[in-house]
Amino acid sequence: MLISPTDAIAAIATPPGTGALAIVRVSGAGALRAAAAVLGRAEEALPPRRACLASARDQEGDIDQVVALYHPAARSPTGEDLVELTCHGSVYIQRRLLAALLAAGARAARPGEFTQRAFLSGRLDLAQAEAVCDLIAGGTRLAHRSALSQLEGGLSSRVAGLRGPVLELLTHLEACLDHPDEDIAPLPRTEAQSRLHRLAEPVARLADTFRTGRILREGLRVCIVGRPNAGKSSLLNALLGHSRAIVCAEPGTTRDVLEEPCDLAGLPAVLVDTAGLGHDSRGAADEEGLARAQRALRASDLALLVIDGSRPVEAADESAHRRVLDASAADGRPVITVLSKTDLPRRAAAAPWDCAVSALRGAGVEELKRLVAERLGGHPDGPAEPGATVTHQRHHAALRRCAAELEEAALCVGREPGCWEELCARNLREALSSLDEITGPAAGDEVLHGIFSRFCLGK
Ligand SMILES: Nc1nc2c(ncn2[C@@H]2O[C@H](COP(=O)(O)OP(=O)(O)OP(=O)(O)O)[C@@H](O)[C@H]2O)c(=O)[nH]1
Ligand SMILES: [Mg+2]
Repeated sequence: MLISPTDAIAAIATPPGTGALAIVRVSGAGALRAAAAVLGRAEEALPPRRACLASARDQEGDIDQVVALYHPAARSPTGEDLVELTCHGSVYIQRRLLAALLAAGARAARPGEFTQRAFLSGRLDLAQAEAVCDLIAGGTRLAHRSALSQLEGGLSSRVAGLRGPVLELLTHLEACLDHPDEDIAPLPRTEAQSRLHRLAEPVARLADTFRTGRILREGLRVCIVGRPNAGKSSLLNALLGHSRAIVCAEPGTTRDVLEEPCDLAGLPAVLVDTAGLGHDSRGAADEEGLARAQRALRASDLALLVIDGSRPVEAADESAHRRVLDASAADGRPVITVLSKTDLPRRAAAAPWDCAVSALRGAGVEELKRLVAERLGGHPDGPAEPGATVTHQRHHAALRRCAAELEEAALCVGREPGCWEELCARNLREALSSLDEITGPAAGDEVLHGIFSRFCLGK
């Protein structure tokens, strides 16, 4: 049986478990009817956008006193009639209230189905719908700012700004091709070529923001490396603000790789503590610790190379540091050199370092956090324009495809003087379709399913 896309769907919108309050929502053509039935009221007795106290019931009797809020389709978040019932947050009440709505004609919503309805009714485009997920998941200031700006249409308007001139050029070429006898000024080849390059450039630039934008969603992997006893685990604890890793005067304390999420000056990050590099191996566990440290370094976005400031730097230290710097330079990974233990008299030679800290006293730790954000985005506040930052692999891939089509179109102009307009028009259509995948019109069912199924239930 085909299910109408506006059938009423219901779900618990608050997190699973017990809380002070919980929200059960129902959306779709029959939402008001289902809610009114559960509340034992006429539909007209639920005034639009006005909270009203009501008693929810099922066949067994009273369930709870709830606050009902009816959003008519014209201005509701889903673009359909939507009723939200706020109840006491016991798991039993939530489940029974949901069951009552299902018995009154709604069906259980799939994950992300409320947001999918908002997309289908044109309330949100696809990039904005994805931002809803990011806004819920974003746990730091910059991740939140980026998701909010995308939800408010920051990325969508940038994409629209790129789309306009591509469409304009395509329209001109198609008019020349379709109506050769009419008086449409043909586009000189040199002008077409330079316009195409000018169109591709900002698309590629926006795609490149993914380098930093990815981190706003996925988190920055920061690997703390250095010689044994350099103060790596102490630095991890100082950055976290709590004692997560064992710290000990004995070298070789940390063997395993230890990971912990952290808010680094607003950036979401995962801090990774590792075994000391070049530690004299006392057996297979030390060997494995070292191999894991090296793998963790390779998998990181940024390395903090900790150098013990209270000890002279010896040849073995220097060669271990050099290996970290060389491997990171080869992988394009930034390294921040951190001089540790600044509360003790300095004995390390005047090697250049980026930041000096005392994990013991907490000195320099906030500066280090800011430096990480700065290295990443070239701005103390992280990436400069979060709204115009690409944070999804899907958007990045679509922009790269669009830029490649525009560059290919520019090449066609020079390569195929006889039929460049047709070839160019084909590339421009592909370029437009790539942009439309970002905001939705050209996204296939599989893409849509992939996006909405990642949402939590009730969203
Ligand atoms: N005075 C002072 N001592 C520190 C500071 N940071 C670390 N230490 C001391 O240095 C020793 C080693 O610290 P850890 O943080 O365990 O060093 P690590 O680099 O993790 O050592 P391994 O795991 O063994 O490689 C401990 O005795 C710490 O108390 C600091 O800022 N000041
Ligand atoms: Mg350690």
